[in-house]
Order: sequence, then structure tokens, then C-alpha cells
Amino acid sequence: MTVSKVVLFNPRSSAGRTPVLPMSLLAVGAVLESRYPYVIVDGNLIDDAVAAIEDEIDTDVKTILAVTVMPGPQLEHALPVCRELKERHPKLTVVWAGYFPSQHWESCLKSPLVDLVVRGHGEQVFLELLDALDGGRPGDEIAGLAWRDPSGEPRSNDRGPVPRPDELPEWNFDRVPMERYLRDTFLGRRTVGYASSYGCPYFCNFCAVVNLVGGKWRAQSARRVAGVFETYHRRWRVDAVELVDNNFFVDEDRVAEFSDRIRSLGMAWWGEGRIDTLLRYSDSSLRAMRDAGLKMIFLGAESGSSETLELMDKGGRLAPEMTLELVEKLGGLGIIPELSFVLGNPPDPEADARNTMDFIRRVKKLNPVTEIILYMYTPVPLAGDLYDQVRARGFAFPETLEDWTGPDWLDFVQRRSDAMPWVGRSLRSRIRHFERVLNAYYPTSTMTRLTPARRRLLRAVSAWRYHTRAYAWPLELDLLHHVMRYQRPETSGF
Ligand code: B12
Repeated sequence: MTVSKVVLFNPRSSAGRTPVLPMSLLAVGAVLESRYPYVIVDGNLIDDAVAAIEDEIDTDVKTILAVTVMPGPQLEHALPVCRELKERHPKLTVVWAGYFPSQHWESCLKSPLVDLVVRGHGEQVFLELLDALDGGRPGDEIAGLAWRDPSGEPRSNDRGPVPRPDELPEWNFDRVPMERYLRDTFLGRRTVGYASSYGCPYFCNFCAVVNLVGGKWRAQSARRVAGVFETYHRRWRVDAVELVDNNFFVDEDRVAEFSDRIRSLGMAWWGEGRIDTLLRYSDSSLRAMRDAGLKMIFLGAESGSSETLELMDKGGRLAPEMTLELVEKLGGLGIIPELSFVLGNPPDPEADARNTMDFIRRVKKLNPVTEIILYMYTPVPLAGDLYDQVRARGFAFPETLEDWTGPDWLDFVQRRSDAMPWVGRSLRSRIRHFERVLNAYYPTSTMTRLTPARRRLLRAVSAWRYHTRAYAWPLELDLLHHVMRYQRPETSGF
């Protein structure tokens, strides 16, 4: 078989909102340039994905449909699209890749809709696979690939190489309609994303990234990243960039040099980092970042309890006091800390949640503009105490793709589930009530349409609850939320 065309498909993920640039497909597409003809089809931009993909199919046997899949809505869209296409074109080769298939490759390959799975960062693995298919070989020996053996059993090879993004070709932005991806956010009117590094050097055992890269971190040079900012600015008048790197701030020298290089562009930016790393940064690096437009840093504070941090493998490197120290420091510099917490951790979800809620009050006292993102603990299939403990309490991942797209599991992956065996419904609602009160008393700065008058109103109405810790059933705040939507959408922090 010679591969005549590759269709890279991004299932719908942003219903009703300006979509996020399909970065995974731009990254994969970049290595296909001048090697294989390809197109990017974004389900966020069209109504009928099946028709759009069919338009691109040359012949059933020679076209490869490669789909990026995140858990949740993307999976929900990928499934019917692939089903319909497989029915009409039974010989079409369908490859799935991205966070969901990388972790749950067995469920994917149990379905006849998926022929092959690329696990982890896919540039090299996918290119090797295409070369194999193009040469008439099955490719089943390629590291990073999962496949079905002749008896129909799913098999996976070892993890593939984590590419060095500095050696990879630049993304070809002309492959997508960039104007349609410029979002109006609290950072800027024309915000877009970029990924300047792959992986993360840490092994926190609740994080999906560990499965993808096994502790590797590889980055582009400061010069290259600054070059992309310049291109964004010059070609599309981009004024803000979300750096979606799992851990942008690993290398202080790189960040400081990057900051110096982009300062004159006057762009705003946002990135994710670790508390321990940033505490080690010098004051001059922190100031350089701020002066270069860094508005907010997303930080995994995870918990207010040292024991829980220990269980998450964050212990030793992170203690609640360190979170407080950094929150105060960033406050002095005018960079907003955005802290994410994972509540309801085993073995004692009640005590864990109580501890963290109290801790959040301390954080807010020190630096009231700190953004707080609350997640419920959601297991990932990784060896470790946390996953073992939830399995002991009856937790098991679904086995088929159809089960994964049932309403309970869709809620689960979006961290909204009420049905986790180790967290009772009453705890879940207590956390929701706390969140409602907290967000009213400290309205988020990320919602530009919350006027000062509305902020004052929210604060006035919620003050007694916050001060007396009377969080339960805040019906008046539910009503205000209904009118003003004062809680930031969970996805804005990804
Ligand atoms: C951008 C993003 C989004 C965007 C979607 C972008 C899109 N595709 O349309 C939005 C904001 C919509 C989003 C939503 C959600 N997201 Co999201 N998102 C991210 C984020 C921040 C960056 C992903 C990215 O673009 N990276 C840059 C590219 C270059 O890398 P990549 O995506 O990893 O792609 C590489 C490989 O995965 C692989 N690959 C991926 N696709 C393909 C396809 C092919 C054909 C091949 C060969 C290879 C390949 O190769 C690529 C190049 O190396 C990641 C966290 C992160 N830092 O990675 C979370 C992340 C993927 N999201 C996550 C989650 C849970 C969600 C949500 C389900 C939940 C939530 N709380 O909002 C929602 C809902 C999803 C939906 N609506 O469908 C989790 C997944 C966790 C897990 N257990 O799997 C992550 C890891 C965040 C986290 N740490 O929890 N998300």
C-alpha cells in the first residue's frame, strides 16, 4: 500500500466557544510536510465532520485517518465519526493518538473502529508508522505503537522516544485558519496557544503526563520560542499567548532569556510551573518575566495537607508553607498565582477536603487575587499508592469505548462526577458549596465582564457566609451565579 493522503482530525472540543488551536495536529503535521500529503480537519469549525473527511478520502485503502483524542467531549465526537466512516469505508486505516488512547489503548483497540494507537508524543512514531505502511509493512515493531495481534488481542510496544522539540520543524500555521482561533480572554483580545517543551521531569502519581513521557523534559531554545511569539504578533496581531507546556519553567536561564527577548513585543502570557522550582528563581528572573508580560502562573498546589502531598509523590519537594511563600512573593511582583487543588483524596477524603479548604482561606488572606481551581481527584492508570487505594475501594476504568462515553464517565473525566466510590455525594456538595461562596467573596479577575459593581455586590452578599464558614446550600449565591456566571469555567485553566 502506498499512503496517498493523511487526514489529521481534531474532534469537537469547544462547543459554542472560540476553539483552541489544534496544536497537537500542527505538531504532527509539521513532520509530514514534504513527506506525505496531509490536511487538518477541525471538528470545531465544521458541522459535518464525516462529510469533510470523506471529501479528503482518495481511496479507502490509501488514506490514513489519524485522530487526536482527549478524554470527554472529544472522545464522544470521535466515536460516531469513526463509526460512520468505517461503515462506509471498511478498509480505511484509522489511527488514534493523544492523551486518551495513550493511556487507554486497550479499550481503543478492543473496538473495531480503531486500527492502531500511537502512544505519547507522536511525531517520530507516526512518521515511522507511515513509512512502514507505505512500504507494505505492518509496523507492529515500532516503539510507541499499540496494535492488534492476529487473534484480535490489543498489544503495546514499549514507550516511544520523547522527541526533542528544538530539532522538530516549525509548525505550519498556514495549514489552519488562524483567525478563527484567536480568543478573547482575560490575557488579551487575540489570545492563542503554544507548546515550547514536551514532558515534565517529575513523577506525580495523579498526573496523566507521567504516562506519556516517563520523567523526560525536552524544550525549545529561548530564541526559537521568542521567534514564534514574534510571528504570532507580526502575522496575526496576537496580543497574548497561553503556553500550554506541562512545565514551562523548568529551566530558569531559558525563561530569563526568553523574557528578555520578547519584552519589546508588549504581549501578555501565561504558563504552568511548579512551586518548588519558582521558589528557587532569583528576583531578577522573576522581575524579567513580569516585565515581559507574564500575567499569571498556573501552579499545582494540590493540597493543604503534607500527608496528601506525600501520597501524591509531591512530598519532600512541596510543603503547604512553600505555597504560601510563593503566593506572597508573586503578590509583591504583581504576577497572579493560579493554584489548582485536588480535593477528596484517599485514604480520608473528608479530612483531606477540610484541610485544603482551610488552607485556601490562608492563601486568600495572604494574596486575595490568587485564583483557585478546585478539582476532584481523578485516577490515572499509574503504579502508586493513590491508584492502589482507589482500586481497593472498587474503582475500575471502563473497558470499552462505549462505556467511556456513558454520562457517568463523561462527568468523571471532566472531574464533575458524583459517583466516585471513595467520595460520598455529601462531600462533593460540600466542596461545591465552598467553591460557590469562595468565588463570590473573591470574584475571579479572569472574567472581564464582571463589572466593579457586580463584584461589590457578590462580595457583600457572600461576606457573612465566608466569615462564619456557613457554606452549606448557598441558594442566594446560586441565583446570582445563574444571572452573572461569576465562576470561571473549569476549562479555562485547562
Ligand atoms: C489545549 C488543551 C485543551 C484544549 C483542547 C485543544 C484541542 N485539541 O482542541 C481544551 C481547552 C478544549 C481542553 C479541554 C479539556 N481538557 Co485538555 N488540555 C490541553 C492542554 C493544556 C494542552 C494540549 C496541547 O495542545 N499540547 C501541545 C501539543 C503539541 O501536545 P499534545 O497535545 O500532547 O500532542 C502530542 C501527543 O499527545 C501526540 N498526539 C496528540 N494527538 C495526536 C494525533 C496524532 C495523529 C498523532 C500521531 C499524535 C498525537 O503527539 C503530539 C505531538 O507530540 C493539555 C495539558 C498539556 N499541557 O498537555 C490538557 C489535557 C490534555 N486536557 C485534559 C483534560 C482532562 C481536559 C478536559 C477533558 C477536562 C477539563 N478539565 O477541561 C477538557 C475537555 C476536553 C474536550 N472538551 O474535549 C487532561 C487530560 C488528562 C488525562 N487523564 O488524559 C490534560 C493532560 C490536562 C491535565 N493535566 O489534566 N484541553
